[in-house]
Amino acid sequence: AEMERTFIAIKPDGVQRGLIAEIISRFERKGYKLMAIKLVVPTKEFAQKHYHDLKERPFFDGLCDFLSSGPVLAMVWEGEGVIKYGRKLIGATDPQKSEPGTIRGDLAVVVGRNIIHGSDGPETAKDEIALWFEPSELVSYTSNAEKWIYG
Ligand code: DAT
Ligand code: MG
Repeated sequence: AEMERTFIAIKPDGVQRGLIAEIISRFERKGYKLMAIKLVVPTKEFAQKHYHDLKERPFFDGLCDFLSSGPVLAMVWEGEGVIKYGRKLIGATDPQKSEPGTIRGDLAVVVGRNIIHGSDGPETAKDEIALWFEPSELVSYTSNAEKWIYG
């Protein structure tokens, strides 16, 4: 299998609303493997680094205030096609446009409180994993289920 890794974070609204287990279970049941996980309250400066691509957007300041407003559950998930399909599980950026069955479609209502982040491509996945985690925090292990998921 062509394994890839993506950075997934449950934002402060998802944590405060008690949606951690619900969200993790969707990635876990799909067949992806959890490589790293931690609960952190990012500083505003850290949030600005995470969202640096959006610094010219009018909502950038509010977005960074929001991300640094409480605990964020940061994770790395591994699997074949996990970057692109992880985004499908998450749904469109604006929950008003997310399909039912997606995380944002089922669990969020407005774009400013869309509960979850997922890397949008291989380069951002690599950069975001490196920003949020030390290499030693990534746990490599053999999953017993792997041969049943990939054949
Ligand atoms: P995504 O999180 O789906 O990758 P993005 O990278 O374009 O979306 O934007 C990052 C976050 O910024 C997004 O999850 C919510 C917020 N955001 C995006 N567009 C917005 C808008 N028009 N108004 C308010 N917040 C917005
Ligand atoms: Mg994005």
